[in-house]
Amino acid sequence: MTSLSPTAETHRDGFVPIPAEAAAAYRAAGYWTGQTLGDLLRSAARQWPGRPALHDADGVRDYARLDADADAFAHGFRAHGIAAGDRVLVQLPNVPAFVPILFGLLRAGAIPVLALPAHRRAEIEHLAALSGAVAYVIADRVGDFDYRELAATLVEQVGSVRRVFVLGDPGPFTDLATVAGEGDSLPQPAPDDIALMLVSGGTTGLPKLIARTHDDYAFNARESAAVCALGPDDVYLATLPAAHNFPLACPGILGAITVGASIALTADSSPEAAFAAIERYRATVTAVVPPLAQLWCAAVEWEEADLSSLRLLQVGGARLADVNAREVRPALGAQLQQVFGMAEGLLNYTRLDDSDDRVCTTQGRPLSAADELRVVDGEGNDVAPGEEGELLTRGPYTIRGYYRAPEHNSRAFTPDGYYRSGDLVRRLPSGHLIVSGRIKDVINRGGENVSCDELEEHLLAHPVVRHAAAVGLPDAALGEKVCAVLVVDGAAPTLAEIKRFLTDRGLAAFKLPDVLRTADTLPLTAVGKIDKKVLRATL
Ligand code: OOB
Repeated sequence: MTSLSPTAETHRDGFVPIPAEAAAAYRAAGYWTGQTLGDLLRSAARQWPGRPALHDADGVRDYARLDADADAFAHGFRAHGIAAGDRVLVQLPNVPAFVPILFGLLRAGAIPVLALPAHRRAEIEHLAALSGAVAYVIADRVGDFDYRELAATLVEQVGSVRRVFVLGDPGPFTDLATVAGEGDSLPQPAPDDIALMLVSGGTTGLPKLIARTHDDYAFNARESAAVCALGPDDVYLATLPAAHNFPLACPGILGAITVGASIALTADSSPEAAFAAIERYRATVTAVVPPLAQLWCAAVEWEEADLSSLRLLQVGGARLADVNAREVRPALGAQLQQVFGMAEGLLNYTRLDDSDDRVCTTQGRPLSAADELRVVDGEGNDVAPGEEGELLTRGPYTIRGYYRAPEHNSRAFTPDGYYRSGDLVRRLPSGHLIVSGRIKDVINRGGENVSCDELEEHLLAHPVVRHAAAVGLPDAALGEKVCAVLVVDGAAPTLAEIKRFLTDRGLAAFKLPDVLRTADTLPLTAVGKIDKKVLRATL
């Protein structure tokens, strides 16, 4: 069949590669090995053909079988017109087929653009148009949402999208079950070329595309597996949406493959379903966001499942309050690892041999010795050691620019290639970072800056507070006033009680909430972080 993308447009238009000199240094130092992501699975299958690779409801397929399934998809996608360099928008729930489909696309030389299951029309149309996607891979439906209807509008609205592949009942589209083929040759992408695209977790505007190369992303996965001491006997459970960097490659699914560990997925992260998955697959490692970690810790009170296999719970994506960090081991019996990462690249991990204090009070230290970090003030000057400032970073797996976003890139990156994370951190002498907030997540209360993260951390220390979010509300006199939104267990405290509690903890008077609201739940982003944008809008 002919290619779906007859235009001359190339996938590298709008890609910002790491400059040649730095790239050469990363190769020379052995960070970039020249292995493509497709080869990562190939080499696992050669070394450990009979080892369990992927669990599903019917049992487990070994590495040889997973490898063959990925090849079948690769040839099948090619037969359906997917060519090397084509962007393919993928939006799948956490089902086992995610893994062979992802590798099938990679081996076809296509560039998967990984949308989250919770994305809807606005994000999907934007991501498809921006990437110039030629195809869209979905499941038929999840819960009461029918992705085929979204696909129908997408095909109408975004001209580049010519084909839709469906897992399950395909409706008018192509059934993924029929996309299996044979052949003897597959394209061999250059290792420094784009392997896949992640979606930015940005808190403002529409998501941006983050193009990660084979070289950088393989390093990301390999090195992360090493930091977690992931080995062949581990079972990695993908609990967060597999399209997110954290469960995909930190070390996640890809990291598991680099060491011959096995992979399981759960589409439902509720304690009931996730605990059942841990018990059933004897999962040893999984990753969650803080609200989920808190829920899991509480749920051991009423869930009966056997969690004894779990050795490591990774928590990241947003600040985990120290009080909640200390609950993890007693509640779940697993070691805690804090992970402060970003789809743009840089990852910080607490290490397995860090003291409990360090693990509970810091967000880890950089993955690689080659990660370059600066902590700067508002003028871009380095702050004194231990002082708070914005984190800037560059390194062997951090992008130098978003895909097709030159205007935004001129602000989000320094002229010498550092990514401006927007995160406020303090760096300890050990190199560990404490994340103290976001540059923009501050409330300007009559000229005084109130850090939302700081206030939330204090609120969470209150015994009845389960979740807390601080947001600014417009105020005629102050500009902004401080609103605390709480999810509580039991009787809600009054504003006066909360103020007294915070004052007793030593908080300055200008940081105390002016308004207190309680809610049954807080709105969450596609990956499960508290969604301040939506919260602010609803207030
Ligand atoms: C992860 O990636 P993204 O791209 O969804 O979000 C990145 C942003 C960071 O810039 C930071 O603002 C926040 O999320 N963040 C944290 C954090 N981990 C991420 N803030 C405080 N403490 C943490 N531990 O969220 C992500 C990617 C890979 C691994 C883990 C998380």
